Amino acid sequence: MSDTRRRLLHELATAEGPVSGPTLAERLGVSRAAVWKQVEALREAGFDVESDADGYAVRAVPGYGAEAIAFGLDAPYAVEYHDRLPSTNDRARELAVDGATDRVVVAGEQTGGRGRLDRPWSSPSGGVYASLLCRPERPPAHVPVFTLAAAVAVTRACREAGVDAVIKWPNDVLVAGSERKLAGVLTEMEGEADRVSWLIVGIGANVDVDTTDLPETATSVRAEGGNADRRRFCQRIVETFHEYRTDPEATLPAWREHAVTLGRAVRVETPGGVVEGEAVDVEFPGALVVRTADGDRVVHAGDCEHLRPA
Ligand code: BT5
Repeated sequence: MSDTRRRLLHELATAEGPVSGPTLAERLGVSRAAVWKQVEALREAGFDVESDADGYAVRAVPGYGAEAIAFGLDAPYAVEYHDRLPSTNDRARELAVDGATDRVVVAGEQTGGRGRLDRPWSSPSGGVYASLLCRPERPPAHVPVFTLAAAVAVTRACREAGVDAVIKWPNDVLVAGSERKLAGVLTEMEGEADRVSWLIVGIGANVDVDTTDLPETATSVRAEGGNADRRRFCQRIVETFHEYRTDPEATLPAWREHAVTLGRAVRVETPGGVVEGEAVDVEFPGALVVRTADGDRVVHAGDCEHLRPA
């Protein structure tokens, strides 16, 4: 989407009433003809844009797509939308290699969605599949905090949609009181020793999805009785992620507040072996502190299992 289109959407979304063509032209620094052309393009994308003597006003927004997600999005990311992609993370990687930043790639469905360690991610139509591309000025060692930020963002979006969601360390979003998974996060990056070159945070959330299209251990916002508006859900993920991206140190307190792992007996399969004990805290940038019979162990990566019901 062009920058002019994005700024036009912002102007129309934040206006109190109709905005005149000349005002829009001036604010966007383009001709009135260019404004008209962009408005026509929005109509083609499914927007109901009314125009009368007072100017342009949006009366209805299409269901899902780049323009719909960009309309009213309160975070500076350009949206790229595809009805279907193998993987939004792979597409975001292409953009990263081309030098892009501050993008969000969204797909209506994925044919090759990936989880961690190359596990498959079921991605039927109706889910939210979004990869955020950014270039934080941070060392690669800090990257896990952005995964935690994404988990907070998606948990909050689920709660706003009316589903009581919680986070299982490090990145699983579950329905409270069950181990049924609503969403997951796959973070990928490239960097030098002291600085991240690009970071892609991929989020898969079962929003407007029937559980028969998902693995047995999964559930969806719709199945849990929540509001399955994908557009709003996607916008809220991007907005909350951005909030923590710009203030990573604020992530951990938010994560603790939403976490279900702390205080639980856990078994974590790490690349260096199994660690069992009580999860007592999370440390920057996202390590789990496990109290074991041999003292506290700090676990940086792994698959975590909650051993007993809460
Ligand atoms: C994750 O992996 O939870 C990260 C998932 C990230 C997916 C997003 S979608 C947008 C972006 N583009 C991609 O290609 N990926 C990202 P992990 O913790 O490894 O969990 C994977 C496991 O979750 C699988 O082995 C299944 O057991 C289960 N699973 C697969 N699909 C699921 C779904 N839709 N909902 C819930 N659980 C699922």
